[in-house]
Amino acid sequence: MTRPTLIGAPVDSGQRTAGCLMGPAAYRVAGLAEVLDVLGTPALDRGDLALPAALPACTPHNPAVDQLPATLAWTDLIRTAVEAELAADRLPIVLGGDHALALGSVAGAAAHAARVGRPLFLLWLDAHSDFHTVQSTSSGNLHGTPVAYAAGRAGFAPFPPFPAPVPADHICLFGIRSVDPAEHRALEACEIAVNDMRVLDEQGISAPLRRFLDKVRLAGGMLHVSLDVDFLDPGIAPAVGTTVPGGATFREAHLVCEMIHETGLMTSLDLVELNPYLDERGRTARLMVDLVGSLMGRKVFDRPTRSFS
Ligand code: EXY
Ligand code: MN
Ligand code: MN
Ligand code: MN
Repeated sequence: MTRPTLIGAPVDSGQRTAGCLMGPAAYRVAGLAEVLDVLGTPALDRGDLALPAALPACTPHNPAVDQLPATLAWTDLIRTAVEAELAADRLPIVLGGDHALALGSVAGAAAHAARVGRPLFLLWLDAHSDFHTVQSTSSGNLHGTPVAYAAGRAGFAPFPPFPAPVPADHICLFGIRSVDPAEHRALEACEIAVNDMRVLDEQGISAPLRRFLDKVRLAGGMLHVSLDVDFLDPGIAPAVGTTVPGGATFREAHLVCEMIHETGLMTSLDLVELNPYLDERGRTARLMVDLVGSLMGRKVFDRPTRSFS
């Protein structure tokens, strides 16, 4: 089993709800390293990345701050960190921070995949398609753009061109239930698989996920998994600034993680959008840590007797 490496990325420049910068600490307090130890996959913890000059983040206190300077700096830092872990044949787990961190983490995975000559696939577990560009976003929140950047869409200046755009048929959106009109138009014009909640309601979790995972396996691909807290139903995961009703249940989320583990295909992982400031006694952080346990091999019957209430 490839050794996991924890990379703290306290990014909160991609949205305007204060609190995501506390995410990496919350995962550590919730016992992420211990869960990985017990599974026989002890993690290296790289600590938290830090911006060279403390650039102002966007919060309700300073909403007019331009998100680009800080997010550009984070993107470069995170891309380099993820590439280094993959080059050392380790499994980077990026602890967010908001989803703008994936502008860097997916770029790092794509650059490495291109270097080793393997195709990269992207599994996006999220209520949102995150398919805006810097030009198209109406909110200006860059956490709503990483899939578009990874797909190589134009309209991302001043970001550098994405190193090796992920082909549309290598991208699977899963759990979708909030898409802006501009994103919808752009998605309709490409082959990205949009498994929205209606698809999951009708077909269940396993059929659409199995189709995608089989495609990755047959291509000998690398799999980057980006898990947004808002993929989960807000009733079990309230600690996120962009809750959308009707998300994945506890078991649906664990089934996704168990199925991914069984393929052995996951080569990099993002845990994003946790806002501990909105949590209830750490229950969302503990649930996310529990899901990482399933991603890393804990069996359904091997349930610790702690509650998630
Ligand atoms: N589509 C909306 C926007 O662009 O502002 C909401 C984006 C939420 C993105 C979160 C990370 O998933
Ligand atoms: Mn997202
Ligand atoms: Mn989301
Ligand atoms: Mn292909």
